[in-house]
Amino acid sequence: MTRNEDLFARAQKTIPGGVNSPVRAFRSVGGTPRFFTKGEGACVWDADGKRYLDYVGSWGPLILGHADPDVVAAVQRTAANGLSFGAPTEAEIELAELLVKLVPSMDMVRLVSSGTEATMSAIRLARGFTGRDKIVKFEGCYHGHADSLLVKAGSGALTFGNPSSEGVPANLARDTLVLDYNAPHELARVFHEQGRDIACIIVEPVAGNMNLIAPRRDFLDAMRKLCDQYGSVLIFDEVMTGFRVGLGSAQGLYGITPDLSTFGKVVGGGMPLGAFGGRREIMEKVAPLGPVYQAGTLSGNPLSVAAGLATLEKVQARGFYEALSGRTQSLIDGLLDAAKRQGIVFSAQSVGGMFGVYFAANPPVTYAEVMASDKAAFNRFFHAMLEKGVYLAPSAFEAGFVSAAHTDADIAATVAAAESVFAEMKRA
Ligand code: KE4
Repeated sequence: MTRNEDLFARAQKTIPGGVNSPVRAFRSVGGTPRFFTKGEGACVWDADGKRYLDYVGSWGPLILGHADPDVVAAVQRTAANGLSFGAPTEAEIELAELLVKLVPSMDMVRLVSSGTEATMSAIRLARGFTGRDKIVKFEGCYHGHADSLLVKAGSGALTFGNPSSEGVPANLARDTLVLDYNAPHELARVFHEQGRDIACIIVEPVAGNMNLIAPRRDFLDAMRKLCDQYGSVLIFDEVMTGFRVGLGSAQGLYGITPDLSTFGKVVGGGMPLGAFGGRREIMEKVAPLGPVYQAGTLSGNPLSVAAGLATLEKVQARGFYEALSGRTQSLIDGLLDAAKRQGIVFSAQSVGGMFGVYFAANPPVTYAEVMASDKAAFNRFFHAMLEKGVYLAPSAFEAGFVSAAHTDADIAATVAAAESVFAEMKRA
């Protein structure tokens, strides 16, 4: 019994599935999840002392890599002065001012403790602002585990094939319209039929929870146009894409101005922090200013804010995203060349510092195409790469992430490992 297996057996006695978030349990890929003991730069070490090149990065937050010295120092310095006050601090103003500066579509922002809290609050705010109940989301997109959003969700919910969760009241699910991603005509038809009842669209501007799907230009344009036409709120869920695909996030990359945006992951630098924000006339509806209630004991927590400020300080360095995007693309190019040399049906793509790999001839453009990709092949690839010391997301329905700590040598080693795995798969 390895130490990982021992810990997993023990964990399952007191924690449902042995994990505190379902996708960590390896149920989609099989086998034993790795219990990590240490992370440094691009690497993590598991309980058996094995080192991995990490392409999950805590599911996106660790854009600087593990235990970035500046981020850790900021947290340590802050902790020495107290962990939490439940009262305002100056650092929260600094982070709010920085977010508003870096995200021009936001006049105001509220800090929370997770991406789920950010999207849950944004939905409630859109409903309060419009006085409408219906919301539009897209199949395979995941926006956290708030009731209204766990309807045909992605990520863990998709990974286990139960996209709609038990426990969500039918009358609530009824107000969630689930449409196809990258299907502008269907979106237009639904708005023409029900637009006056629709409070908002919430969308991952680059989908990352059904593996990576890049948005069609006409899909994003249709959303903006229809929300303007019918008075609905356009919410860009940038929890994953925020400061991941570029300094301007996805809204900057594609030049679309949403009415509300949600953030998480990178903005907390690995500590619990999320945010939602947008146009002043909408944000002024938020308590205590307005009638839409939203609150949190640890909202704007000093340690999370310190980690977020230290992280966002470093990503503004000249050339940061050019280097990150370039390194991520070189990973993709290397994997594509290796699969071609070994004759494996494989495709891949990247957007900024996030990427998708698919055992399919071409990158999927729709949820149906994702579901048609060879999941069994991915699972074989996942475990073979794990054996070779490369830690990919333990699901065919997740995106991967490169950090600023990944070097060209790390990318080359990853490609070499993949090529030997492709060769093994060819022989099998
Ligand atoms: P959290 O509540 O997990 O901080 O954020 C929810 C969320 C909201 N929106 C998007 C676009 C997201 O990707 C997420 C969370 N992503 C998943 C993985 N793709 C988190 C990993 C997990 O659930 O353990």
